[in-house]
Amino acid sequence: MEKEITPISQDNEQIFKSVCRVCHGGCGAILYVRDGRLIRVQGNPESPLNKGWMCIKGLNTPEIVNHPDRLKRPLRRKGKRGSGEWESVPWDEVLDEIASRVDTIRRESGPESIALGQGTGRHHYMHVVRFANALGTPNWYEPGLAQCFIPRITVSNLTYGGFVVADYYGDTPPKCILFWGHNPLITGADGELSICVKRALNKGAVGIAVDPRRSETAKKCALWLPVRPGTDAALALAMINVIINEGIYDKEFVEKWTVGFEQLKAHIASFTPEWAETITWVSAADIVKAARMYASNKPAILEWGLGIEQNPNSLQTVRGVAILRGLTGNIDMPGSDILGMNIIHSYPTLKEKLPEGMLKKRLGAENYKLLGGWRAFMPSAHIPTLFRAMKTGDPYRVRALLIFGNNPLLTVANSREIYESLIKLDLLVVTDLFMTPTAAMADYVLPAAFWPEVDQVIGYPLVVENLVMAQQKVIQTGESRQDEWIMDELAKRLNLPGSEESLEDVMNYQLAPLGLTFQDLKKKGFVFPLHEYKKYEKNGFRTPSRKVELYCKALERMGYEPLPSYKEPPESPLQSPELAKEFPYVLTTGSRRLEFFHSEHRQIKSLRSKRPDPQVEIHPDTAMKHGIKNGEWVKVTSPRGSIRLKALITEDIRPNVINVEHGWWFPEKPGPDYGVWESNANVLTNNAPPYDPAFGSYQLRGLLCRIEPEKE
Ligand SMILES: Nc1nc2c(c(=O)[nH]1)N[C@H]1C(S)=C(S)[C@@H](COP(=O)(O)OP(=O)(O)OC[C@H]3O[C@@H](n4cnc5c(=O)[nH]c(N)nc54)[C@H](O)[C@@H]3O)O[C@H]1N2
Ligand SMILES: Nc1nc2c(c(=O)[nH]1)N[C@H]1C(S)=C(S)[C@@H](COP(=O)(O)OP(=O)(O)OC[C@H]3O[C@@H](n4cnc5c(=O)[nH]c(N)nc54)[C@H](O)[C@@H]3O)O[C@H]1N2
Ligand code: SF4
Ligand SMILES: [Mo]
Repeated sequence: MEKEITPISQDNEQIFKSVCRVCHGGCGAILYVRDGRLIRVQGNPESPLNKGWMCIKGLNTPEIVNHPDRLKRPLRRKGKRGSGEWESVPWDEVLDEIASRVDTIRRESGPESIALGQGTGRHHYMHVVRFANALGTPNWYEPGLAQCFIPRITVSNLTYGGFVVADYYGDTPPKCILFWGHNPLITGADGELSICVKRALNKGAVGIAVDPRRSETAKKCALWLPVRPGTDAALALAMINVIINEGIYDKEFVEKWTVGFEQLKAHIASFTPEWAETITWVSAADIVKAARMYASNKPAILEWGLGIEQNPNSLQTVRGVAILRGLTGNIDMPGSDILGMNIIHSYPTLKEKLPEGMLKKRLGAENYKLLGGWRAFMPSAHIPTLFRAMKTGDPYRVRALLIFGNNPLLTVANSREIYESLIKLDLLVVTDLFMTPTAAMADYVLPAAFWPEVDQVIGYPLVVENLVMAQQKVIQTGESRQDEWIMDELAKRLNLPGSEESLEDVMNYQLAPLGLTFQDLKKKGFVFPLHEYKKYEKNGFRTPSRKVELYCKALERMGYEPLPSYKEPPESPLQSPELAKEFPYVLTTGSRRLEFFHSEHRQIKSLRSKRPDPQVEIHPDTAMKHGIKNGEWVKVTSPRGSIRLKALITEDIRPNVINVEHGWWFPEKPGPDYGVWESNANVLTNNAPPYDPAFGSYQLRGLLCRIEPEKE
């Protein structure tokens, strides 16, 4: 699976180079096409990132592309919502009809009553934002955002003046990698590629993993800190305490390039490793060891992931972790975490076209200023507030939802409420590759193009754009269309601003700083300039103080704490001990599997056969207590509901933690539900307040649950 491959061409085949985007992408790929059909995909050895490697999902692209269940024609609902009766409609007709219904709702209830939804980091991500601005609605969402990446990006911007990514690409390898709530050996590409992490570990970088599970990545680490889910901020504060009190911070860097050190020092005095042990359940000795290892092995990378974001204290948790880089000077040094080069223009999102009054109407913006307010990195609506507005009409009714590649019944917290919200809509349009439980509720289902069917400029890693690559359309499946085309066709019919520009115009604008057009880039493949390290030595960091902000005045001005703090999760053994009597285990959800991307690929045989059933990981002590055998179906119940999964009994998890996969539905079961209520982790999760005060993040990790054998 991970061997590096040399491409072999055969007769009668056309060969193209492109970039895989089954996940967030980045792997250079070679595509073999015969008679207009994709027959094989291999890693491109010339790619500076994957150098020929690809994961099992990418290699199985032909099976996904050519799957008989791919949506091939636009569909219009015939029976009542969710009846599963459809008729095919020509593109022109379906686009006219949707545009006309959108126009009516826009005139009757204002553009804010039309919401746009999209999935994680797809090729058309910024185009949805552009379409929303052009349409004049402030209400678009993506299921990650407050739960994924926005806290890390925003905190990086506030603390170091730019997002940072791990430097696996230069000549200096890292000496230490601290994996914090992140399992990149499985989840890369998510900024980095698994293969790069693996190479760095093989070259001798010492690993530390902060994770309630001994994940695939944690297994390769010298030190594993099995943290209680949801308590990472306490661990970060204690590590800061050790690094400052033992004087093992980078004194020169702190002196010259940070602000607020003395305030931070006073602030963390009481956050000792012993204090953190009682909260995090990680031993004080291991906390000290981890702090010393990270601080004394330079250059060090801090690989942070979802474990620190999917809780209602996401701002302060991410800030606490971010400060570790500042104290040790591991920013923009060779082999550490590096600031972006951003070698292309940012996407023209037409944000100037959004009428000013609309900023106030963005659902959740007033409360969650760093998610939806004017200081937000990419202002969007707050998901629980938005879906509640669909259901209740409070503060106003959201009547239409146009989804481009998102499956909210599976990927947003509290699936029951999502269902109750979707059913209330006057218009639901879903663009997807396959019929899903969400699409089955729609009025129109439109067939999307998959990555070998798409033209796109890819800046990588996402957000920092140090490398720019061309993805190109090499085949056509049915009447599927690239999402951008669908949005542009609707925009033309609605006479929206920007609709005179083609996608190629937009891509040419993006590439202008490189002096290239999209056609040029297609020929070239990629542009990857040498990284310029320590850019701050020239002009300082791009923060108000020009330094790393250990103390953040911008946060203070917005009414948030300027120094990181710990807050116990609202649903936890310590915060809600009464509830914990009924639900004695700490539940975490969503740890990724190699074979699937979120709710996808359950219909892809080569992938599903490796992992046919949804699993719950439990410790042998828990299994013994409840008489659960390995491989047996069990019931996991939270205060919101119950689901069934197969028990995977393993020592590689904290004894009192239960880990549930997310994204499970069963394409092989009858629609319109496709078994969406059976094993869906988000039946268990909570979308109720309290939320993170800055981002509105809700809790997907660190909730309470109980487990029992399934009684037939
Ligand atoms: N409980 C729990 N829930 C979670 C998480 C968790 O850890 N725990 N993680 C959250 C996170 S971080 C994220 S990012 C979200 C992800 O949530 P989603 O983005 O909703 O996840 P996917 O299932 O990958 O994608 C949704 C749909 O997009 C379709 N699709 C794929 N490519 C394209 C395309 O190019 N165009 C179109 N139109 N459709 C396409 C797929 O077929 C799929 O049906 O899930 C979140 N939900
Ligand atoms: N194969 C595959 N790759 C993917 C995806 C996919 O669905 N499939 N999804 C993509 C997306 S959108 C994202 S956001 C990334 C996410 O990628 P990662 O950030 O790596 O996220 P996860 O694998 O969900 O979780 C990482 C680790 O966090 C641990 N964890 C759970 N709760 C906590 C906690 O409270 N604290 C700490 N410290 N750790 C905790 C889990 O045990 C897990 O090992 O992956 C991306 N890559
Ligand atoms: S890691 Fe992502 S981009 Fe690379 S081959 Fe796998 S799915 Fe494709
Ligand atoms: Mo995500």
